Amino acid sequence: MTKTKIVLLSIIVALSGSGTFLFAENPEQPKIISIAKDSAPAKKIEELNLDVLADWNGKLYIVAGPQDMVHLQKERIPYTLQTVPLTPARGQNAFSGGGVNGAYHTYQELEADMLALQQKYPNIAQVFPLGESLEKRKIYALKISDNVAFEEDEPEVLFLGCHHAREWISVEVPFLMGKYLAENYASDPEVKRIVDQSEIWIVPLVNPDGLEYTLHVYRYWRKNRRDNGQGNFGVDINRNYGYKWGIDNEGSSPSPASEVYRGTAAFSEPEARAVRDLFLRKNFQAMISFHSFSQVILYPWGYTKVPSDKNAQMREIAAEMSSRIQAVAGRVYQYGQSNGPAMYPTNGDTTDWAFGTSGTPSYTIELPPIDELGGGFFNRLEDIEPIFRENLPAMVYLIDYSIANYQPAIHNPYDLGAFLFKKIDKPDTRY
Ligand code: 0X9
Ligand code: CA
Ligand code: ZN
Repeated sequence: MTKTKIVLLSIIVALSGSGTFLFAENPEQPKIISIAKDSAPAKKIEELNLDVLADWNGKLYIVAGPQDMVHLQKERIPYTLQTVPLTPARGQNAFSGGGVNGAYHTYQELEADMLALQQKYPNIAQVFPLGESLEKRKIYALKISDNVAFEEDEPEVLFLGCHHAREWISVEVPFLMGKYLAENYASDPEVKRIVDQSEIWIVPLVNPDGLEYTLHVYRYWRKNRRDNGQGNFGVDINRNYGYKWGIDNEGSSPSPASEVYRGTAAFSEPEARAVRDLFLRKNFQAMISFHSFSQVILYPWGYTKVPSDKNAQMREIAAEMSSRIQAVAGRVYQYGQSNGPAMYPTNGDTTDWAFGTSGTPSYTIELPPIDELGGGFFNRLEDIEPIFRENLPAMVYLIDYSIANYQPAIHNPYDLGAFLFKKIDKPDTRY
């Protein structure tokens, strides 16, 4: 896997009907272009830090903003605008089904579904706003536990979704986990056992502004919606966390136009702060941050190739999660250190920060498909449930692991015993 993996997706889908909808006539909107790989030395192309969707048939397919086009022109690298609409392969069209996003959640739909769970299962599900996005949407957490209104001395586990706006499936998997636990608590003794013994925190939508932007403006948007000035938007929330933030320009970029722009300072972005503040008030024993795509399970470090002092332990857990996933439907998720062989460095990512500050085993799971030709950021509506189902035993395993290896905090200055977030009952009014 190369650095370009960050943004690999199906060319076929990229050029499909949704594309025509997405690249409506706004010149500020990024466009999909292609450049012939032999039109410039690879090094030059690399330096331009382009958002490469796919490397296919001698060409690089790129999401290019106005700035990128200027750079390409300066470097005299010819490019072609991709405007030809093709039919989506194998019916992989996220826009089929109900509404603009079918069974995928919008911000508003997710909020409504989270509140509905709380209402239906008041003893085990509660919704808390952790903070607000730049555009003032709420970043919600769903807590699942017995005696949910109380902070009990139980191991806590964290599941995050959608740091990256276009990775829609990463909203669904953690949300469906919360739903599954709530709905099966009364009937399934295994579910009851883990819910009784732990406190499960789920933040399915870390980047609500970005998600809404992918729905209404541009399907391939990745970052949040920070106005960086000079026509550049967005900070990569998964480069904004404060552990080894910005230590080099390979694992993140100082350039506001880049898809991996790290922001002006560690935790400059309210979305990353919302996760940070939850994390610091709790004593998480393990966490997973869901992304897509490529079917891999990654653990720190991302900032260096040097293995962490808990490499063996995190590797064992990853191996176990991988084999449990594979047992469901045969799909293989590779696993390894984030910055391991065939991977790429990142600095300021969620799991480096979580692990670096707490020593908690922390995972990035890149959900299916495995590659761009398998659909990239587009999973069919019918695939949402099976993808959740295959990840379920991995999540259950991590909860079980946390219960078995619980290390109560000796002294957590943030945990005052009382609950610090205020439960919310009514939907937000602003979307
Ligand atoms: O680059 C990222 O932020 C994550 N991949 S994605 O394609 N969803 O953007 C991966 C983060 C894990 N860290 C490393 N691979 N170093
Ligand atoms: Ca409890
Ligand atoms: Zn991602």
